[in-house]
Amino acid sequence: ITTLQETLAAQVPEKQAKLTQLKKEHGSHVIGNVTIDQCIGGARSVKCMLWETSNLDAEEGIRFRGLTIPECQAVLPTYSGKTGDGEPLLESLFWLLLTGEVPTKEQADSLTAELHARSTLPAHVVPLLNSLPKQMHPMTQLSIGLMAAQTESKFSKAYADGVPKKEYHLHALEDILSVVAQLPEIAATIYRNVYFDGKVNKDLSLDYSGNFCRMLGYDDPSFDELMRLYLCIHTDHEGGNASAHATHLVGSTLSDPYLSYSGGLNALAGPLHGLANQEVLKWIQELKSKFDAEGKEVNAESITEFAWETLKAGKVIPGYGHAVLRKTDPRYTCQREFALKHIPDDPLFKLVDTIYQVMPGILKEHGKVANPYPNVDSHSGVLLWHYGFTQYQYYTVLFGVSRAVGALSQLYWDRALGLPLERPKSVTPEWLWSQVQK
Ligand code: FAM
Repeated sequence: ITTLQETLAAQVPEKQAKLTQLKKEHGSHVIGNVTIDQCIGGARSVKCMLWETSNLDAEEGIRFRGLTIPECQAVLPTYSGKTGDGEPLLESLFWLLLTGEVPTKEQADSLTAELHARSTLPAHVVPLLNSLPKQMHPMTQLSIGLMAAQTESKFSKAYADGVPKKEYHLHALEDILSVVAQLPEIAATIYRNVYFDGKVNKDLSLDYSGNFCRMLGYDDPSFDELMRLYLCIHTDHEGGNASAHATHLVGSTLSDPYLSYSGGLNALAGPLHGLANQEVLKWIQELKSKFDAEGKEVNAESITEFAWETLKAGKVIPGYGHAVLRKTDPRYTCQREFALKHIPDDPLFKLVDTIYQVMPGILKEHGKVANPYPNVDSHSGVLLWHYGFTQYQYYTVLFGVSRAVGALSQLYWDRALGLPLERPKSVTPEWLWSQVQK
């Protein structure tokens, strides 16, 4: 079979040439302008970054190398080997994001083997994780664990050895594959330390997701399937989301993939970004305990009451809204389909469904939210909860394992295409006023 490295090596020269041609022939072509609103409002929709692994359409949602989530589910190799029979392997999507090509089952399996072969942690990492205070947030521990593994970076060693710029991507790929390979055991060690006995049991006879579930302490093929879906849909959401953007920016200084993705994880730990999946469960638990205490049934009207209380307190409804999307997130829809297929009678699934019935109307009435529909986070926790994974302070760590695949796939191409240091121009308030007081 054609290996991942061979597939990528065959693509790099032509893609480098195409980008050089675009720059040479059309570099000065204007593709947009920037308003004061965008300059002081978080650069919403300012086109100023190249990202090829995925693209996000406000109405349609995410496309991974041009494929929607249902299209990925129809063509990407699954654990059973029969496409369309169950959820795609994370390895299948990783291959697609890196190469733009749908892998064969053999190619996906070769990536499983490659990642397993790279999964051993440097000896000092687990002792360091074991020394961390249990009440330290799991996302903080994850970032520390990844940074600790940076001692093995091939990219930073190659740079120090003075390798030529045209080889950077070869060494970046080494680190990218090792970071993706090692995150599950770092993540599982944190989970087992904080909530159980600290023991982590690998099972390298399984795929990436199955092994990750065993290390977390779960041994249920249905949960393995959920983990495949979960890890796939959280990988990439084009380049502007904070975790992908941070990884891209830090990497542009030629910090290695370990340091770059630690930056991405620290962005993901924010409540407006990846931490929202934890906040959704917290919100639901607060809602349930309030109405249980009042002897009130949890239904459309009590959910509506609690939502208005949240809004009136000036807090956000976690799991709703999005900076780009203006429709229900297809990453919500595919989770809903998983629930309908595997856990249709789950009480929390029914509750999330009731929230979905009332929340868009409430947010439209509230009047200031650009997107009143659910995002990926409003569904992910209830699926995990069903399988006994109730430690919702940990949920963003799972998101963090997944997002590495998307952000680092693009980081490979950043280096292969020789993208330069990222350095947008900041302006002072005085300058802005000078522009409008003509
Ligand atoms: N509940 C209440 N208010 C909300 C809201 C929500 N779910 N979403 C947006 N708003 C507010 C927002 O705070 C802003 O109010 P102020 O002008 O008072 O600051 C106003 O509506 C306009 O904001 P927007 O343009 O609609 O959204 P932004 O593009 O500024 O922000 C989000 C996008 C995702 C940060 C925002 O929708 C939010 O805070 N959602 C709740 C947290 C969440 O679910 N985040 C996870 C997003 C997910 F995609 C991910 O990254 N994992």
